[in-house]
Amino acid sequence: MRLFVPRALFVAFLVASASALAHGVRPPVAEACGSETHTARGVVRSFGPERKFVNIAHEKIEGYMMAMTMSFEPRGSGQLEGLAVGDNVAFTFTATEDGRRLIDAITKK
Ligand SMILES: [Cu+2]
Repeated sequence: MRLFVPRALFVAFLVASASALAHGVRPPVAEACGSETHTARGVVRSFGPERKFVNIAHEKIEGYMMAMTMSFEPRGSGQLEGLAVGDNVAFTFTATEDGRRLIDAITKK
């Protein structure tokens, strides 16, 4: 019985994460041709002024790039709230034709 609650919470967390990731991966219908959406994992390294961007040391992103540290832009204000330097995160982002990397969804792991 002692393990029931944490395990249930963990399962709920996995389901929520999977659904968030699946949502982010769905090709955005209204998006211009040429943009690509990717999923990634990494560690928050720093934030830009007013959290206009976040530098993340990301793992290898299949079909996109090797592991490295780079910046990502939140789509909306408040999207990076609750995150701190050192947090492990899973996120989806859209790489636009003009070279921006917009975060669609980001969750702490
Ligand atoms: Cu990179």
